[in-house]
Amino acid sequence: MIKKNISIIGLGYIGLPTAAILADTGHKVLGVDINTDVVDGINSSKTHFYEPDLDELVINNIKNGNLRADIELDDSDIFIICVPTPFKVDGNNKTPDMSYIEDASLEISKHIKKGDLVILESTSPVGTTQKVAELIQNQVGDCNGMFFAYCPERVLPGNIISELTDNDRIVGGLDNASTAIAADFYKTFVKGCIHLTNSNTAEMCKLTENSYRDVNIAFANELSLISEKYDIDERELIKLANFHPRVDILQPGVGVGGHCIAVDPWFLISDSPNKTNLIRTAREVNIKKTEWVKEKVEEKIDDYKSKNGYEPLLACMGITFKPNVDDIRESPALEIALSIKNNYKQTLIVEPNLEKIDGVDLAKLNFALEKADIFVFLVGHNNFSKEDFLKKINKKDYLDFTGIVNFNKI
Ligand code: SAJ
Repeated sequence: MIKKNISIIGLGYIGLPTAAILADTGHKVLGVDINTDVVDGINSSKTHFYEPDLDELVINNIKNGNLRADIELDDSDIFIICVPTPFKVDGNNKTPDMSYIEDASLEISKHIKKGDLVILESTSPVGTTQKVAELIQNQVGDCNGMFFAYCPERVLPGNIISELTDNDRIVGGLDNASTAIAADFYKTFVKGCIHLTNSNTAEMCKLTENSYRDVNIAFANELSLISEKYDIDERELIKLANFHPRVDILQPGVGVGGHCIAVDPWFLISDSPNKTNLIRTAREVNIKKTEWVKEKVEEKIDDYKSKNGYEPLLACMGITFKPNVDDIRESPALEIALSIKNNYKQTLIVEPNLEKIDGVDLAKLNFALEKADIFVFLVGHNNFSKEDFLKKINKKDYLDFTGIVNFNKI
């Protein structure tokens, strides 16, 4: 393997694990981030978020000198852009904020030379790789002999380290030479297949994958609303339907969170507002599910009060965006818990995967188990499916929006 000097711009959930894996493969990696705390932390072998097996990779590769972090970019053979692409709210629409990608492109233009490869991994609207190349061309005058490709990350938080190497990858160059050079690079650390295409298709493919998941979850969420009317357990319904060899419905929940599925469909919607009815409706269904959950909790509190004659102590169980992670980005469970607590002071918030979170008082699991009258399961953490825990919960009053209690009933 030819070892390369690689710069990764953006040391977040994708950039840092990618930097650590590339360093571990033997490349010399510079991780660049605007946040000095993040940079200082990594240089002293400390990561700023939890991801299984990441700490060890960072510690080993800082120690052997293959990985270092800085706030300044340097000359490199390969530049990988892993910065965020959040959205800006614009009335009923959400449009992508491209400023981080633009800033990264301008920084790269100060260091790029002929023969270098620029890879965009950030989730982006179709056409962004082309724009990155144009931005750099405007700065350096001539991009001949420089290569540009889009290669979307597809890893699942909680499983990032293994998925970064095991998953298939899509590589889409701005031209055939870029595709070939980028594919050769990914072959140095990816065990999955590498599928070649052009940059527009690769960009659209990433948005398609996450929009598909959003639409599928919206279908499951819609089924859960219909099922309530007939007193049908929606999870049993979906399990039975999925026995059909050509049906594969995902699970309903309290809404869709995280920085991918709840965000990426908007990149397609904002670019083609008149052609994205299904994708927009799915987004709306998933957003409305969160509101529906809040209403159900309010009804439960009122019901409890009228039956028992006193105000119950409520425990919201789980506030991360999905089970078994410590990530609260775009978390519908957090939104629900805070909204309930705001309207109803007798509310505890329990999150076993977080020690603390700014502005929220977290209650310990055991304290809630002892004191609370009603448990509202918002996230299906593994902690909530342990036998001892379930035995206690089964004797209590609860609402389960996750299936973790109802499906593991003992
Ligand atoms: N969710 C449901 N029901 C389900 C599955 C998920 O309500 O059946 C909810 C989760 O609770 C969570 C949200 O959806 O709130 C998103 O979680 P997720 O596990 O579906 O996805 P992410 O955001 O962790 O990661 C997704 C993945 N994309 C796909 O599976 C198509 C991952 O592979 C991508 O790399 C990642 O987005 C990304 O970075 O784009």
